[in-house]
Amino acid sequence: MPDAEDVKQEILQKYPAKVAKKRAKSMVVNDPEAGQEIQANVRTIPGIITQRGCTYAGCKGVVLGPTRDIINLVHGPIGCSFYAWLTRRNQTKPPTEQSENFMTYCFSTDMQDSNIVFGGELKLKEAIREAYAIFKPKAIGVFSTCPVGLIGDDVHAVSKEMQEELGIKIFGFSCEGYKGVSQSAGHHIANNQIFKHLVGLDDEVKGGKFRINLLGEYNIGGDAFELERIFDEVGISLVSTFSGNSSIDQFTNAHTADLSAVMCHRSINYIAEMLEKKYGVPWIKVNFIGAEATAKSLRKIADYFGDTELTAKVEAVIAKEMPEVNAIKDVVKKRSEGKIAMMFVGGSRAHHYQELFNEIGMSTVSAGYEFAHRDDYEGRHVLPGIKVDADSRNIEELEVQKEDEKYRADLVAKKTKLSESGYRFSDYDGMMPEMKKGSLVIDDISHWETEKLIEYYKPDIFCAGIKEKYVVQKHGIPLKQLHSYDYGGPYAGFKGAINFYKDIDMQLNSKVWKMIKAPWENEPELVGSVAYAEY
Ligand code: CFM
Repeated sequence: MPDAEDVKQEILQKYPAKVAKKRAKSMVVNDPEAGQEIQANVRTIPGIITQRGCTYAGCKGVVLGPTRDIINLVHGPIGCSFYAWLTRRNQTKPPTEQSENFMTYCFSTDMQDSNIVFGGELKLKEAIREAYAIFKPKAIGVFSTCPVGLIGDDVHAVSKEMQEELGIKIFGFSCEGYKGVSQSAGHHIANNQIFKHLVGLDDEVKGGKFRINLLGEYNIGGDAFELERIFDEVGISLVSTFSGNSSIDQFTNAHTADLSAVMCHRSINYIAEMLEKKYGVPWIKVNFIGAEATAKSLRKIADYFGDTELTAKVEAVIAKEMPEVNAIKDVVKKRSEGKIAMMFVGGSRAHHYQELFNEIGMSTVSAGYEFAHRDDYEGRHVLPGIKVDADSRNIEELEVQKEDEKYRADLVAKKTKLSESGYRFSDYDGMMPEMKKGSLVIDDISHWETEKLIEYYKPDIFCAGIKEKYVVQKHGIPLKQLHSYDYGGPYAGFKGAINFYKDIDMQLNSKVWKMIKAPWENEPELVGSVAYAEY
């Protein structure tokens, strides 16, 4: 294994001095004991070939995308919609065939040059009226794209006016692509607007005895279906999911849950915090990626409720699921043990998926997020020390007050009691404390850095997205997409772990990687003969 410090220096050497100085702060040779700092959530250096997305992507695609019964209307040129149309593999299952499901549609105002010059608000109003006339939805979200922000169309005023005219929920998102340094800003904007316009509207307490919100689970490749199956079996009711396989009615009701369980901390911690501040609903960090992690998270939820029947059910389900998991794991492990992985993805999976690789005896020698913040790397304890720069100040910070009538004093008391006995609330340790000493952590990795890592480490598998996939595979190294799952999945929960072991086994051990060199690369001299006849 190469020395990570050497690799880092080699990578930096090629950069101009100013760039090298900046990139050096985003590349850390990990020491889990040392409490190191990493630079994250800052602007990408122009020209560096980042894998990040835009603020609009984080808002419209990531957080609102998986909700089936809201019309997500994009105010902007058609390209923004075309790119976002079904490119994220979040699935949904409407309760009946008649139930609303707008997810397969693509709604856009299709702005033209004249709308940019003379303003697009009229066109937006027409589009809202048209969408309403055709679909009669109960809610419409309006998403701003870059040109809308540049010309100053007021999507909020238009939404308000249209809400009055049509009598349904209509609200806007100032999620212009350039608004933040990455899609992360879009998560925050989406969280704010959902919280402002939907959460807390429906006070009816529904479901069974153990009622939770699952936050930061987006049903990629059917992950939510597997988790719903497990929760069903153990007898936990999902009041809401933000936002895999969700409906907006769930959001309006989320404040009635007894606990929020947070999967993807990066994209949804704002709602977790606001739910607690306004309504007293505590939150815990969970992870359902990996069979062991799933068992651990289920036990943590059961411990919160402290009910012997629930605990027994959780244990029974774990005992029922694990033999099959272990059987497949043992077979795969024989072929995967000791191999090395790298993962550069998003804002939570580069951490969570290390669990799954550990389970089959593989280790992650280098990893990083595209757009996470320091707390996702170093743990939430660094939050008070994070400098708020101009780019972050650009995003509204909602002022949330305690709502006395709906505030759950019982849950607050429960939290205090459990905390005293060592139960951890409102916390996330981040990726770095869980990675090995000497591993290389890189934020917002560039193309050049990716190629260098491959050259030095020659990993057995590289995990990233479609933008990297074929470049990496041309090096003869399999790439597993952790955004779309390469059209496989689910990978969450117990059944998901089995799917993942099998898919990784197939990729690692495919013979195709040995055939990647063309014959003339092995034997550069071509020998042939020519027949020649003279007439
Ligand atoms: Fe959270 Fe996500 Fe992710 Fe994310 Fe994403 Fe995604 Fe992701 Mo792609 S919300 S941070 S913005 S877990 S779309 S479902 S896979 S980059 S690691």
